[in-house]
Amino acid sequence: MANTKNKKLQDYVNECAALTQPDNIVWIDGSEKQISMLKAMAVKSGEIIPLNQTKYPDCYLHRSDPGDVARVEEKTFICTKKEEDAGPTNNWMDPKEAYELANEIVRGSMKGRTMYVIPYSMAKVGSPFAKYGVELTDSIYVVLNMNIMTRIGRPVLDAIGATGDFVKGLHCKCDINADKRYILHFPEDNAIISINSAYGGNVLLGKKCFALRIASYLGKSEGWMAEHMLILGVTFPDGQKKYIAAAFPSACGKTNLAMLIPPKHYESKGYKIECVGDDIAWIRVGDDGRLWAVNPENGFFGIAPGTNEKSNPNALASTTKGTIFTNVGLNTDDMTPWWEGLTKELPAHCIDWMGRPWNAAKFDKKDKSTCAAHPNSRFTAPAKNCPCISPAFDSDQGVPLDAIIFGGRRATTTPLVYQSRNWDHGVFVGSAMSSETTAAAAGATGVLRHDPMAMKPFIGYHVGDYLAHWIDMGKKVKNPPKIFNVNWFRQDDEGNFIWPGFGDNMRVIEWILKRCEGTVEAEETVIGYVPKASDIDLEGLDYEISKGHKFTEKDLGTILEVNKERWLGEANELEGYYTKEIGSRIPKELWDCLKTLKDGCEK
Ligand code: SAT
Ligand code: MN
Repeated sequence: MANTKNKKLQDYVNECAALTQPDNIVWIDGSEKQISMLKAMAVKSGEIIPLNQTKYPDCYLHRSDPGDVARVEEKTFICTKKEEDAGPTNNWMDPKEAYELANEIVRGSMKGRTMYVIPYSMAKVGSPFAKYGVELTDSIYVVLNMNIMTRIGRPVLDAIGATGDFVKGLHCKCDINADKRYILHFPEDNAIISINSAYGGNVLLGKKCFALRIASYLGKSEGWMAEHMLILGVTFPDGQKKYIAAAFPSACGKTNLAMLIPPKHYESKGYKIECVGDDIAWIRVGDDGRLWAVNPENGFFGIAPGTNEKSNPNALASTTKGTIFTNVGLNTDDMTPWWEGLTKELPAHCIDWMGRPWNAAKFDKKDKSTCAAHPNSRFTAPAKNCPCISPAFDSDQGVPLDAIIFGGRRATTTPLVYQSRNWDHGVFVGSAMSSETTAAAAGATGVLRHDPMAMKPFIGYHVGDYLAHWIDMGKKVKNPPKIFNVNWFRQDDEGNFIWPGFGDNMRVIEWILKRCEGTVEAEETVIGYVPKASDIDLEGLDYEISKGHKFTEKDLGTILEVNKERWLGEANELEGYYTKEIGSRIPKELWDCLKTLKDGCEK
């Protein structure tokens, strides 16, 4: 492929090649021929293993280094000239120091390897939302995954043209040394450097690094938003369509909600859910004074364990062709991928995610070390495979948002659903999000932590300025979406989930959309508007919370309760977080909401 006429891009490639000293440089044109050749090379080297090509055409399994299986937040840095601009939720490094540190580690690290130059686009090439990036990598696995997750190759290079700008991205596997692993962002230079990892969230630079960290910074200065949100469309029986964006922390069910299949009686009435995106939303103000959203990605990087015919048949169907599985088990009887929860029967012959024979007899789902798949094992699947992909997925303008939903994993306190009083209060609700940590990031799981808008690990600047940006955006939209909070994860005293979740979340979605239309009442409480239990449709719901305990309207009442004492505790804790952790950049509007909440709880 001919190289580019873009001097800045040519200089960047030359400079990185001089530093890392690859044997070859290959420009990715994205052609089928080139991608097939790369797959064949990766199969030959063992980097990917072909799966059963009849049942899973063009699908492969990859096993990462066992110590490189999740995002590494403690090794992720925002490198701004001033430390205060990175804010308290980010690790900070001085840019000069960061470049020096990185250069030292990557110098000569591509000797004997090939450097691939991947031009990629976030959002549809040429659309008003599109932003371009170039990732230089020594990993074929990265090229193949970027080919699924983003739009790559020649059309992107053409769109960048001779003078266009792009986000610079350098990824060097080096020797996957965890001690020297760094994920460095330079928002002031539009640049990313990722070293000593080969795990998705750390190395598919279009995803969290660009589409959230760098893009959130760009959005702040350019007047738009980059959010950790799925986007779904709901078609009503009369053909009307509404769109919702929803923010949940990693591994809290965004992919499942985005592809939800409504309960039977909704389907027979004609309700349908379409998936626009499952992880990231870029949001702009439209000419009509509404917020419009696109999914800048081109595929799904979803969590495999727990995905099955019942929990998410659409995700499962998406993974049956052109998919790369990372760190799942391998059923060697028919060379198909397997993970905990995929089927009730355990495979007779299986190799675990580390490539060791798996012992079904020893399997105990509570003990991760006995599992065939890693809890953060993933599939990288093309969005176009999804049976419910929205026709709006590829639209230039995106979709207009009727509602925004925030949600976390909370065993207690937070009700199934509530509505904020207005935009500013909705921003407050998002700022107050906290959730239990999951396997998507390295470190302990199940620990409650603050995670404003599910963006804690992804805001590329000061969190206080980020919250102020949300408040400002509200001022720019005449018809803002209504903002809600949901919690699918309430537990009883024995730790059982009280709400069935999955497809039954449609019942909550329906209430939310009725609220947007103004066709259902709600109870006003100290935290906002909560449904009357009788207004959530429970028809056909058949769910056992625990042995012999079927879900009834009484249980719904329990998870809709707002306990003032608990909320006062929550408000006091939040005040501590605002004061001690975020500091003076919190907008006044949020302090006002906090005061209203506290006063209400004390009454
Ligand atoms: O690992 S990723 O960042 O790509 C996925 C996630 O954590 O949400
Ligand atoms: Mn995510």
